[in-house]
Amino acid sequence: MAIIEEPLALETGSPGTVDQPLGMLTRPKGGNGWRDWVSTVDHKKIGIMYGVAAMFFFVVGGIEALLIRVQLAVPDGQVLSAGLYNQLFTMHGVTMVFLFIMPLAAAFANYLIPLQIGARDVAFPRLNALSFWIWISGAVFVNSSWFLGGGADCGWFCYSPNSGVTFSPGNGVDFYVFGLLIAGIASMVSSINLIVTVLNMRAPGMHLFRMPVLTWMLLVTQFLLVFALPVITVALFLLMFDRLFDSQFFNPEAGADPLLWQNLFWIFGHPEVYIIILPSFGIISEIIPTFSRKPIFGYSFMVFSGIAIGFMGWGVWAHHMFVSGIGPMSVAAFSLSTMFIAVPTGVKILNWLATMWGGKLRFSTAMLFAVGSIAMFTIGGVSGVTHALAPADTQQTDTYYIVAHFHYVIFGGGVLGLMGGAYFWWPKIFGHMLDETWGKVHFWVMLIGMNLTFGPMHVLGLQGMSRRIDTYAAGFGFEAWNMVATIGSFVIAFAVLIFFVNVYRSYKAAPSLPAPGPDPWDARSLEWMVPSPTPEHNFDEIPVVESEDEWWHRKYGYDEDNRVVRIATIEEAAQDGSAVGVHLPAPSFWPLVVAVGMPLIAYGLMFTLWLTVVGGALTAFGLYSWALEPVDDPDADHGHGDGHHGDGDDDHDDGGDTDEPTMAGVTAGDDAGGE
Ligand code: HEM
Ligand SMILES: [Cu+2]
Repeated sequence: MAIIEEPLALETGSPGTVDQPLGMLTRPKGGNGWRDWVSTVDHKKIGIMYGVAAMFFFVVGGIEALLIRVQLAVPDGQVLSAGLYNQLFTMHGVTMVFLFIMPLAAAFANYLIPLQIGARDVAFPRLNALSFWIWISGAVFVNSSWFLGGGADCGWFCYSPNSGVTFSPGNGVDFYVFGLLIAGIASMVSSINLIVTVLNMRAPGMHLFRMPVLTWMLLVTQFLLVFALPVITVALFLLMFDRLFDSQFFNPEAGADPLLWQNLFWIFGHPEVYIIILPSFGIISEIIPTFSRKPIFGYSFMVFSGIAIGFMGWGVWAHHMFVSGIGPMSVAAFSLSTMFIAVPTGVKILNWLATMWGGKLRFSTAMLFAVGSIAMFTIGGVSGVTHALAPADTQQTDTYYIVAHFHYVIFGGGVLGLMGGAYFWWPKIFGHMLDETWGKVHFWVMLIGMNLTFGPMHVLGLQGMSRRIDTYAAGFGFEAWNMVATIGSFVIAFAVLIFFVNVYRSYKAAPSLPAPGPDPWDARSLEWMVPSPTPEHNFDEIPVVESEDEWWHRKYGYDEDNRVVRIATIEEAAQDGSAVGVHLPAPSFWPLVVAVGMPLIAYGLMFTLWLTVVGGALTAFGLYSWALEPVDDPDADHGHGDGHHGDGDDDHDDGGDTDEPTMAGVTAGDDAGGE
């Protein structure tokens, strides 16, 4: 934590003072040297790091998928052994869910939540850095299994007793267990941080029901994480005890019931699918109003249907177990509850369409991805409803019909939505636009690719092709559609390549193109009020919010005939004072040190306990040093009620539990009243 009065001599030699007339803010702009990134506690930098790492693992998970598809392109495939095939689909599932789509959503949450609620950072900046470093160390740990005996081969839901030492004697499953435990810690810490941020850090006037839908969906997602992660954590500990310490929690011979694992996994696993999709729903709810030039239709319905999904998502888990031997009463109950959950989801789809209805539609790349995501998600949703019919599911479960279903909802609904978000917020994050022409090519190639890949899987599944088989014999009629699916998967890969080329080309072309400015899309929420890329301190002064879509209402009003009229230019609308005495949390290396100790502890439990000792010592040393890291906040000794927080995490709530937040402008040592 630093009082920014005089330039700090950063040994990284990063650039001089910021090039913005910000009055007293003389601290050099956060540099871009590796030390700045490794020690950063800035939510924006942490968001960007989540994004880059998640896209890296998208490529890893994608390569695993392409290998699977090459093996299945023709009958009797010989490219992969059965053992390697099992490892590939398991690691593909684990990578895509825990190392790609969840962290990509975390990238948007970290970057956008403070901006959308009018805050300068999250509630606990160093804890936020810790979440990232723990997650990435868990991700590296899981993938190191490829070089240490082979990846987990038990499938992404790793059913017992197959995952026990009897049937999985190698280390693969241990990597799965410890890897998910480590990633779980990161998600838990991050979700608590973001929940406290949303509930405590909103700008004055940013009532809960003035928050953008994206922030709401991300808030629901964090609550789902806080309640779902402990369930899978318990299951993973039981499995770890069975594998390392000979307990018998899942061993039927010892009288245990392997269905315990299935219940625990899916009590986590089904809310997990909403943890994956709700951020994308939130992103779509920002893009569609902007490019329809209309406010979202049924704002409160949008918010409440998200909350309803958050609650109802806990009551459907056994629809994954219709054929596991649970009784007819359970099957009937979970069949009904699964059908019910289609209702709030349907509300969202209708509200998006109603927002577009009668709007002035602009089909930018972001809008194409948003609309594509709704269409593909709906296809996945409809096949989901067919699964809810238990008798039909008896035919469909464990076949390619299921693989088709969840790829339409996860890839179609999730990935396309997140891609739309990338194109929408790219200028805000990086200060330049992604090329729209390449963007539209990217969209169409990806849409065609995903339908060529996952569309035929519906047919293959209903023809009886099981999932998780490394090969199939000729003569079952699976040949043609498998070849189409394989070609499709390479079309998806080509679309991803087009995206990366667009990123590189747009970055290179940026200096010679006009800057996009703060609000290139004429959007509606607060992040579009600040310059692009977002300055390190976010807002010169914490905005006072007076309505939903605050930024839009600063630019537009209504004339006597209730027609929309422009009332201010971007410069006039963004005028909110100048940045004086803005305090930003100081960087720290300790979160990284604490994080690195964790995989060492796990390696030790698998290979040599010495590593556990070293890892434990490193984590303890990091935590200790972190706690003792000097906090030279001149306001630190202010008494209760000054309501400051930030590094040292000494936040005090001034006890005002209205939904009128008190902490918005406060980061590290700021006296709320002083602003
Ligand atoms: C990039 C294009 C993708 C392709 C071509 C692809 C292909 C496949 C295939 C063929 C399988 C079935 C393997 C089998 O049952 O033998 C599979 C399984 C799976 N995929 Fe994908 N997938 C892709 C993207 C994704 C994404 C983005 C996600 C999630 C975010 C995902 C999550 C999963 C999961 C969870 C499984 C189940 C693994 C298991 O059975 O344990 N996939 N994928
Ligand atoms: Cu489910």
